[in-house]
Amino acid sequence: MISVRMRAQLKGMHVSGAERLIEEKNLPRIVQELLRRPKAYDKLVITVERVESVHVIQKALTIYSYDFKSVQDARAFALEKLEELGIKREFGQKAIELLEKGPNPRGGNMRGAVLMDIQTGERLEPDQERGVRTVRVDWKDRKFIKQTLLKRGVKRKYLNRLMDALVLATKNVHCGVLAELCWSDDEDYTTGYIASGSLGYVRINPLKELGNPIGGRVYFVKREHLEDLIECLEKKAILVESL
Ligand code: PML
Repeated sequence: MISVRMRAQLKGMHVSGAERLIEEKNLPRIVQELLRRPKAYDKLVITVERVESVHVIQKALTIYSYDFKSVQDARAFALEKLEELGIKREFGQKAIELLEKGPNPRGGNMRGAVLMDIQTGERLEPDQERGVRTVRVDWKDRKFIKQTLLKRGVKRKYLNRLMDALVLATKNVHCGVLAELCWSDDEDYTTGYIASGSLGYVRINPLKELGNPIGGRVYFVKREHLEDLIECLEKKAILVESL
C-alpha cells in the first residue's frame, strides 16, 4: 500500500494536513483530492511512501455528539470529560489554553500534536515546534464509511473532517494515547472532540469561535514507553474496517 500525506502552510504557519493509506492505482486521484483540500497556501508538500505491512483494526471508536450554546459551555463539558478520565482539572485547562493560543512556541499551529504527561502536565514531544504527527492511517473502505455516516444523518459538510479525525483518534487509542483533545485549525470549523478508549469519540461543538484559525491536538500520555508510543503513531500503518 501507499501512504500519501499532504501538509500546507501559509506565511510560515501550518494551515492544513491530511493523510491517506491507499492502493497504488488510486494515487493520482487521491493526490488531486488532497491538492484541493487547503483553502489557501504558499507552500504545500505531498509525501508518497510505500508501506510494507498493515495492521487492521476492526472497529472505530463509537461516535457521540454534543452541541452547546457557547464556547464556554462546550469547554466546561470537555474539561468534565477529561476529569472523568482522571486528568487533573489544571492539566485539562492547560491543554485548552495551549490550543487557544496556538501550541507552537513560535506562535500559531503545529503540524503535529502536543504530548502531555498525564501525571505532571509537562510537554513531552521531542520537538515542540513540530509536535508528533499521527500518520499512516486510513479507512479500509472510505466509500462505505461515507455512505454509512450519511445514512446516520451526518451532514456532507462534516464528512471528510469527521472521517479523518475519527480514524486518527482510533489509531491514537490503539497506540496508547489515554485521551485526546482536539479542535480544528480551520477558521470555519468549530467542532472539536475528546477521544479515549473508554469514552469513545465525543464530538463537541463549538469548542472555538468561528473565524479563529488556531487549533490542534493534545494527547495525554504516560511518560513510560514514550518512544514506543511515538514509533507507533508515526510509523505503524493502520486501516480501520468499520464504524
Ligand atoms: C481537523 O481536521 O481539523 C479537526 C477536526 C475535528 C473534528 C471533526 C469532527 O468530528 O467533526
